[in-house]
Amino acid sequence: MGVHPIPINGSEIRDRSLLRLLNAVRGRKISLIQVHNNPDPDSIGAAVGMRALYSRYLGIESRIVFGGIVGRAENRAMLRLLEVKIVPANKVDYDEADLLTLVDTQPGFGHTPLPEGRTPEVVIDHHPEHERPEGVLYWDAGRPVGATATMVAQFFLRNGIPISRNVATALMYGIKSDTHDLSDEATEEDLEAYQQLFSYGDTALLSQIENARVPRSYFTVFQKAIERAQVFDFACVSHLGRIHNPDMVAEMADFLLRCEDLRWTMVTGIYNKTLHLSLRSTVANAHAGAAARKAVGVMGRAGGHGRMAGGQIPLGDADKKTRRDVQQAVTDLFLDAIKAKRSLASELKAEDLSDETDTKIDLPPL
Ligand SMILES: [Mn+2]
Repeated sequence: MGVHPIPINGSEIRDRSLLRLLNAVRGRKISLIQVHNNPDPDSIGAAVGMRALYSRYLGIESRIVFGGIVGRAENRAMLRLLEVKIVPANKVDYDEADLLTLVDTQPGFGHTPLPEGRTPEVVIDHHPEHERPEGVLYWDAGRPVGATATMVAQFFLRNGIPISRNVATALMYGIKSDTHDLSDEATEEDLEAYQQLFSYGDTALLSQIENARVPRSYFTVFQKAIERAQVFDFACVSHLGRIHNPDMVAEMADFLLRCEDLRWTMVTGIYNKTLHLSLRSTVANAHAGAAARKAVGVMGRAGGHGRMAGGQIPLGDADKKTRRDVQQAVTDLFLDAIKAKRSLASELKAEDLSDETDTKIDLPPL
């Protein structure tokens, strides 16, 4: 592959949108595929898929570009085990590239700034449609599917294009992780794509990624998350303070939400002079994005969908007291947004283990 690309307008591609995409960018030589900052499995999976398509039909090798860090152990394992190389955004020359593709993000999204005036040629994203800038050659944004990896997988599946083991596994993990294990966040299209990828992917590899080994510091963060967790009514808030990996706030918000008494969690952490926060809810129509925007107020920005959301507040060189004030303000705004009663406050940890009798399992009669 690479030297002799497969003809675009031959008999192989039947799907109109892929034809349109490839014809719009044919002849391009230097390709960057940009994922959002602190990329998640969906953005990485989608990028890996697009890279394979460009390789096959344009005969070019793309570089996958990211900002922030890849912190989560699963995401690092995904890169390692599927042999995906990604390049930091500050190491690439955007002017030199004649093909810039954005996956799982859009121009104007705060978390993924592009160089001033650089418009991408291709945008593929499942997040609600923002504003389409002039000059984009192929735009598919806001389709109601659970993962961008689903949109990319459809390019392969609808045209019977062969998918390598690693590409299929990357797409599967992207779909699985963005839809909460194919639960209620998944649409018919996500399920169908996942099912069809199954025969190409490697589930043993996928399981290795999902059960990635973690460093000892991981448990320190868990301990902090539990120790600092405060329960207000049906909501739990935990401020982790300084963290080495911004992904931990989302992971801890998910973890704390497993507590049977909770319907909402919010976890914050400070990374790179920024307060990162993550919201999770068990409520079906939670509008977590709206709650997150209320929680950051005018201090920062936030977004999300359904039962998950995130946000950032720049802290600059704020001193300890100011940082604490910000955390308190975020807590208050969050509790107001979800109408949780502050008067009903307690620690997350049960006082003693006799509480276990409250959760005794009712076994079905034999
Ligand atoms: Mn996504």
